[in-house]
Amino acid sequence: MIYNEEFETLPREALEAIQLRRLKNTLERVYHTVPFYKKQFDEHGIKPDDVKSLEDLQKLPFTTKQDLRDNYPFGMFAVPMDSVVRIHASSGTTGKPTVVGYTARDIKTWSELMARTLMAGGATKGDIIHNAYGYGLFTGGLGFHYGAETLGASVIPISGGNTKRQVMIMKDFGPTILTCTPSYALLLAEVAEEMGIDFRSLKFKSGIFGAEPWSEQMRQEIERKLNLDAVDIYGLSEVMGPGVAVECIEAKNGLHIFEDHFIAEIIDPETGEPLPYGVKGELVFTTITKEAFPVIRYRTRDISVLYREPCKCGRTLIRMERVSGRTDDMLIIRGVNVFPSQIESVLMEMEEVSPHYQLIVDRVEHMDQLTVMVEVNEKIFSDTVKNLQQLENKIRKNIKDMLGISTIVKLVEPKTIERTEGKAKRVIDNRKL
Ligand code: DLL
Repeated sequence: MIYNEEFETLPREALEAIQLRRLKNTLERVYHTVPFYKKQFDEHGIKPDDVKSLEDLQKLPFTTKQDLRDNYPFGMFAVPMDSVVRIHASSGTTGKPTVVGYTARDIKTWSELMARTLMAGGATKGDIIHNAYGYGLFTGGLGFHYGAETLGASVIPISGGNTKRQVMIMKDFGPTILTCTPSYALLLAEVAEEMGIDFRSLKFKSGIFGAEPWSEQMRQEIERKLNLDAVDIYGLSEVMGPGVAVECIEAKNGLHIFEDHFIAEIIDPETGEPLPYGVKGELVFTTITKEAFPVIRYRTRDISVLYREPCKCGRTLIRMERVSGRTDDMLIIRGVNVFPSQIESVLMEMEEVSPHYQLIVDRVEHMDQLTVMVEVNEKIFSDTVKNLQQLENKIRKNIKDMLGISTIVKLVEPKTIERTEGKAKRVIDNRKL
């Protein structure tokens, strides 16, 4: 089902006309209100007026995370502070967070995009939404919350944590839609099992999972363990939060980007050159309706591919492939580029192991060493040492065959790898320390 039939199914030409008009307005506005953009455009000898077509967007310079940091906390806001009604921030692993602001109209836009997102993921007015994304500076909790209310559904603002209590509430309140990170979904399944509660006895129809990378195999695992349809949602604080793109439950094949609000590009992360549809590269977004915190050609560092083949759900919006990693998450192990998601795919193919894993990178005598810690399932764990060793060898071989790198594989007891309520920490890179 489609929440905003008109805007989600626009013919290409009409959509592009809207995009161009909105883009021009945004450029005009940021040039006059954000000193950073004025300086950037002037340095590149470009005036907002020079952008006469969507292709002309490519003439504009990129905005990076560093630029946002340099203008910490409110230097990139395009409206006076008294028009800002909400502030969020992205956690980030190092240093200061990235701070973003919203006007009342931005919140309205975001809420609508989240209502669209929820409906794309199978929710309607009659649903009860168990929202276990974190509430707070993180955009996940409140983003979904406002979307659910806009849709008219009932929202349980449970936030993350206190997992046993969450399971009790799921059993008692009968929510029909689950929203949380994919890793937390698996933890919920695990804790429910410990409590003797079968997800098949719960009422969930679907779940909208995102905020961290996950593989197709992980989707299948979640669908099986939680007995629901799982769709992927993508977003980032700098662009809005959740609600930038979402998979439709009909196809579950790539995420529709809400192009009437965001223009997406794929670039070569090395050269910055735009890449055509179908080619993998770094996602870049320009917001065209945001008031408080517009971004122009923001480099996300997320790796994806854009497709414009029509989708069976009827939306005409282009799709992005699930994010396969980040340019800055890419591990270079003895010269070979490795994404955690590739290792995840190898592991998920094997039924003996659980979906919980961690990658540890060390430098031993000037050589990179990748250790893959992976939990085995209960059944395998009680196996003989010989069988466990055979399994380690099998995993090592599968990784070598797929990625061409040698690793150390360590099987660990079920439930020993740290569980999180939010984004899972998959990589520990000791080389940087
Ligand atoms: O994670 C917003 C969000 C909340 C998205 C809830 C979906 C659901 P940030 O904390 O700013 O915002 O982190 C953004 O998370 O650049 C990606 O690297 C990663 N990410 C988000 N969604 C996905 C996804 C929120 N579906 C960063 N697949 C982004 C892979 C994702 N990575």
